[in-house]
This record gives sequence, C-alpha cells and structure tokens, in this order.
Amino acid sequence: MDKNLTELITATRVPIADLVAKLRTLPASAFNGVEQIRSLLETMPVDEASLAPYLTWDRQHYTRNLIDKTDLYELMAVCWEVGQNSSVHNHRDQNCWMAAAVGKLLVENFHLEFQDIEAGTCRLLASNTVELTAAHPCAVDPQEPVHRVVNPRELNQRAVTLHVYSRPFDTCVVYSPEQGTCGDIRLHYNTAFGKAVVGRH
Ligand code: CSS
Ligand code: FE2
Repeated sequence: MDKNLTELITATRVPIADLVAKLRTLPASAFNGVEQIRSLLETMPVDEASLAPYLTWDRQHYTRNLIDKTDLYELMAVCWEVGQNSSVHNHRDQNCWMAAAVGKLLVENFHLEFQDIEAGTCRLLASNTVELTAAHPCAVDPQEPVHRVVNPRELNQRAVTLHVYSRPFDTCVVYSPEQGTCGDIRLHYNTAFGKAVVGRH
C-alpha cells in the first residue's frame, strides 16, 4: 500500500463506538446499495484497542463476535487465527461489507454456475481474488455473492475483520467447489455484546 495512505489510516482510526453511532444514524436506504457503507468503512477505519471486548480466538474455527444488531444490520468482529479460512459460502441475498481492522486477508470470489439446494449439488468456478485491508474494505457483489475469506498462513499473523450484514442473517449456504456439493448451515455467535454466548454448540 502507498505509504502516505498507510499513515493517513493510522492517524484517522476511530473507536468502534464511533462506527456504531454512525451506523445507527443511517436510514434503510443507506444499506440498499453497496457504495455508501463501503466508503463509510474506508473513512472510519477502526482502532484495534477499542475492539478488545470482542476479540476471542479458537484454534478450530474463526470466531464470530456480535457488536451491534438492529432490524437493519448486524455488525460483528470476526477473529482469524493464522491460516484460518471460511468455507465457500453465500450471504443469503443480504448485502455484506467487510474491513480488516487487523491484518490482511484475501476474499476469493466464485461464480455460481448452478445450484440445487434440495439435491445438495452445485457447480462453481473460481473468479477473482481481492485483498481486504483497513484501507481497502470490500462489499460482496450482490450479483456474485459466493466467496471465501482466507487469512494466509504465510503472513503468520492473526487478523480481525469487521462485517456489516444488511439485513442480519443466521443461516447461509456452504459450498464445496471441488465436490460440487452444497447445503444450508446455521451461523452462531461466539460472543454477543462482549459476553460469551452459552449453549451455541
Ligand atoms: N460470512 C461469514 C464470515 S466470512 S465473509 C460469517 O458470517 O461467518
Ligand atoms: Fe461471508
């Protein structure tokens, strides 16, 4: 990244509470297109220290930590150990924006040629890969919503991403591009508002 841009972002980091306060002022229309929230995340990169109550780690799986939730959106911090990935998945036709508060990740997008959820079959082709950093938040393309997030092992660092979903969703479809299979899964929070969520397993 451009050095001046890196410095600017470090200088302008805001506490997570400021981002929450801003999101809460926005009307439903702000969440309909993808550009407004994407540029908001770009102009309000979040300070890592303010995320401390929401950072939990699990060697087996990335963790999902709810920060705020309204009828319009949910905001969570996702914590990635070195080398952890998500499955290939969709977002239930909901808009999604992501920014990396810590680290540098990859979003690998896939083109869904066909899916038959009832039969559990699909065909996917890898499309583009984009870098996810504080300076470069990403919006999931509503036309091409299937993706996976990777915290590359070779970077040898934990990562924390912020996700805004609108509207909130608690199930998604998970795909195996290699096997051509897919199926619904439920999504759970590891923590909500800074407290462990009991009985999620
Ligand atoms: N959508 C995944 C994180 S990778 S974008 C989830 O909510 O668990
Ligand atoms: Fe996702």
